[in-house]
Amino acid sequence: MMMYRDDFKILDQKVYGRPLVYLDNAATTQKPQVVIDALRSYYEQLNSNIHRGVHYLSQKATDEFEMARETVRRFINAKNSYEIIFTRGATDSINLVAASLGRTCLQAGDEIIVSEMEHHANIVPWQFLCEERGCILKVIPINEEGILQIDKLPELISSRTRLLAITHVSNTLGTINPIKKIIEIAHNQNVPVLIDGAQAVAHCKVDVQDLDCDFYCFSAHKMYAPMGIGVMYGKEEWLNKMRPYQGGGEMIKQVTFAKTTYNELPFKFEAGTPSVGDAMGLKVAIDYLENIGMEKIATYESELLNYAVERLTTIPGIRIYGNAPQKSAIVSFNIGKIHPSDIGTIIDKLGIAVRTGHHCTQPIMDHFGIPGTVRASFALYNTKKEIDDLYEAVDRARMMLE
Ligand code: 7TS
Repeated sequence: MMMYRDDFKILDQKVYGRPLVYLDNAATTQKPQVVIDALRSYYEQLNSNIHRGVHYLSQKATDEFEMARETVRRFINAKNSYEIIFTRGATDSINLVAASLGRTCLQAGDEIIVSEMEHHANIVPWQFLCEERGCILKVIPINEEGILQIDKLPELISSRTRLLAITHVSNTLGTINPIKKIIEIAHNQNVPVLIDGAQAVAHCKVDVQDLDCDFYCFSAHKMYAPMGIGVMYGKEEWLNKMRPYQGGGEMIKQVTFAKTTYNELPFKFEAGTPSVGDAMGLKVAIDYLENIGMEKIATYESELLNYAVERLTTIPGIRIYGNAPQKSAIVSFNIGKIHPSDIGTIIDKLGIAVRTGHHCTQPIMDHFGIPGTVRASFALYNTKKEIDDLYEAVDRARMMLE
């Protein structure tokens, strides 16, 4: 994969006089030059508001925006491009579903199931509904290996369960959940399923029709595309049922002070001016990923993960959190009683960028009784040499802090 590394100029720099080793890819990935060029050429040649103008630029920008939607549809194999709703990101997508489904379908006493390994973005929007509407949140527990205890799922589902909202891949533990099986269990009880795909789409092939999920949410910036745009895929039947999330321009058919009617899909859920240039960037990022091949990326990242685990486990006192057999290239760890942020601060000075803290998954931290972890997360441009650098820096920090 070394040939792709040249596409990411940002990686070719020194921090504190040392080569940058960027291992915070679960937070955001870097952008290949083609994506940066796409943004630049959008603003240099095409910038215009879409769907409203009769003029050349507006029509061309509209065509390109809709082409980006079609590219996303193909990428996740949705049935129809109008089932792809552009949002600001995974957080926005989940909030959209919570607010909209909540207003349309949920009542006091209705239940929503999440898991213990969710990012706060897939917990708090549901808690809003619990507060506002008197809904009840239920939680699928994890075990000591950081694996979901899905045998507990059937007993959590009741006649009042209205939604199961669960992550595809844990941003802290790396666990890849068996979502196809989980969706099947939920659907057997007529429970729709929302998948938080923020950590999955850039690392494995996703096929929403094969999964049969009802909603699939993700951010572009974690898949080599610009910040500020994301996707909420929803099955047509749900999107038709749901009330719009935000009101404003574009999402209406007709407005009078007496009554407003809503636009058709997908525009019903896209009030206001969308992030048109970022959609161009997302399209190019998807082309870039597909050109390399999702399977090739998954295989390579899995090699990186195995190598990282092999090297890091030789450090005395290390504990890795999340040892699922199906795991994405994310390694969370602590060493003895050393505070994770102390390790992060020291290795930062050695050029290594990792994340420390609770990673917006405080329930996982509570489960393990820890304040946080050090998390290294890998992407297609990382190398084994960088893992060696990580190993050496972490071991040096350990010797300084022990
Ligand atoms: N869901 C998961 C599983 C995530 O990992 C994240 C972001 C989100 C939702 C929210 O995505 P956003 O783009 O809307 O912010 N995760 C992380 C992380 O692990 N470190 O920084 C952001």
